[in-house]
Amino acid sequence: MATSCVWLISFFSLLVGHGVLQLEASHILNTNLESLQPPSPNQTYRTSYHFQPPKNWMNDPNGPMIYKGLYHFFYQYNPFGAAWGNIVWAHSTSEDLVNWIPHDPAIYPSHQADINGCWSGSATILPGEKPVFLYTGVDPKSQQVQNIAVPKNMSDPFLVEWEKSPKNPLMEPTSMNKINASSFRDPTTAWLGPDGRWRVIIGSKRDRRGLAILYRSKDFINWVKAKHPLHSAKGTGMWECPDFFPVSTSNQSGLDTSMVGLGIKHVLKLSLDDTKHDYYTIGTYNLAMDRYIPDSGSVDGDSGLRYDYGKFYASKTFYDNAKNRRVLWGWINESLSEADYVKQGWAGVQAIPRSVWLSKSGKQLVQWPIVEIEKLRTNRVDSPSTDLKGGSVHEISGVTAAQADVEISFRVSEFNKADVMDPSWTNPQLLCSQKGASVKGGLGPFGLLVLASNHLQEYTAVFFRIFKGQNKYVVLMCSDQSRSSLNKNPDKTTYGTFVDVDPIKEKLSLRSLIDHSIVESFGGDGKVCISSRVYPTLAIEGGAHLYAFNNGTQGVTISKLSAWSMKKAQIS
Ligand code: DQQ
Repeated sequence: MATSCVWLISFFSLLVGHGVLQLEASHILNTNLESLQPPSPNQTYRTSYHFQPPKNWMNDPNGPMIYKGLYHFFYQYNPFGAAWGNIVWAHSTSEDLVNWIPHDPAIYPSHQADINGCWSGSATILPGEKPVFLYTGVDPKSQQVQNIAVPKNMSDPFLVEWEKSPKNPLMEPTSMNKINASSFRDPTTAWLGPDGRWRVIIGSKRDRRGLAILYRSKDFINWVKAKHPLHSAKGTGMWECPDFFPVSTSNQSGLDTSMVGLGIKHVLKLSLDDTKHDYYTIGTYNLAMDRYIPDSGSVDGDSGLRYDYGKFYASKTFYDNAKNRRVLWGWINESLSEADYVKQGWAGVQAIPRSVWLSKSGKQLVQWPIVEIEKLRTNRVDSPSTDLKGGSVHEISGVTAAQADVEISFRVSEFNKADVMDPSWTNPQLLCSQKGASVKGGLGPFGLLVLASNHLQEYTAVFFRIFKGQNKYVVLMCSDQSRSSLNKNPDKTTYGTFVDVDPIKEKLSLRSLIDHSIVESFGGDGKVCISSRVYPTLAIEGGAHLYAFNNGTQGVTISKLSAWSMKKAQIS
């Protein structure tokens, strides 16, 4: 047995060596941990209104959709432990995207074409209200292939059971198509072209070039690979979980994924395996060439626009035809070591679903938490317009600070103390880590201290700084986790980004959704988002406080401040 194994391995390497099949490690599996259950899961950092299963590991959102008025959410899940492995598509449904009913896993390894894993994929609603999934299966040779599954019983409103086609796999790497067999995954929602053919893209790479491989089909079963990808970009590495969708240039309404034409731009989002960042470009979908062309100035790669400048990955949108909006889901991982989250007994949360649309400038997207989340708001606290002097801290009391939603706006009327922007400061995250909340500036840092302990031994600071640039003021937004916990172990990387607002003409707004171990912040009315995971030891439950602060020398005005305690959502 041992000898035949060795023989198989060498035979396999031979194939790889000759370029017949290309396989390489793509997901790190820790076989000791993937099925390890802790004696009793640690509940301290569990969230109250973010989506998460009762225990175990969760990663990417899969196949979100609305079907007959009910929202369906599927996700990558390990039923046996809190580390990545044994992956199935877990399933929950909801009437409001806030409260959820769990169901049995919809798809799990059961056939040759997915025996080693049911990885990410998307839902498409075919004409006649027929939902289907395209998803990545890992086959007995550890090759990534694309499969289809359909509901077993269309009259079940919960669509609990799904069946796989005997024709699976529908798309696979071969020696002819030269697809990299370990970098071929995560089919998008398909879109229908005017020629009556469906299109789908699948994430891949050739050497260091990221690829969105395009396939076409007339019947959704027989798929033909197009000669060229929909898009590709050198030096970006593996593209995971692509998402491709239209946006309106005239209003905030969402559009069905197959819409093309006047008044429509397209968005291509990619998840960079190398950096674990989701970036997007805005551009034009050229139907005649079946190619996507990013607008000039819309940059491919890690320095491009991101949905979220903190932790947020493998995201996916769907068109919600009940509310005529496009809704974005994204996975927010732990900032703990694998050993620590295995001990905790669970890992991963989903960001609050966000509505997403094109900004008025047409140059970026805007995101805002779905309006339904506001029904969890209770005990509203408002503050009249207040001056926040340089060097001051102002407690926002009356809300449960560990489980809250807070909206604050700042008005700046005096700019002459703003520090001068050095043109070499092109990396906002680095700038935020060099100029954290404790570094005094001219105009800023000012913002919120969330999940803060009574004597500020612990806090997460979400704030703005304003610099005097060459011909305009530059606004920086940061989320500084360096003091978020007395525990040394969690990753406390500081995050940051520039915000495209003119502080002379506009207020600076900040909204933070605070939920025990997650802080999701929206700056500039949703022009930028930063999500972070934090693990306070003192600022937990009743020990958590919320403050507005200004550590600059120049005073600013709080023009609006409303905060709410958040009720618990029914999730698991
Ligand atoms: N997670 C899935 C893959 C995908 C990756 C496996 C992204 O399909 O590429 O769990 O997080």
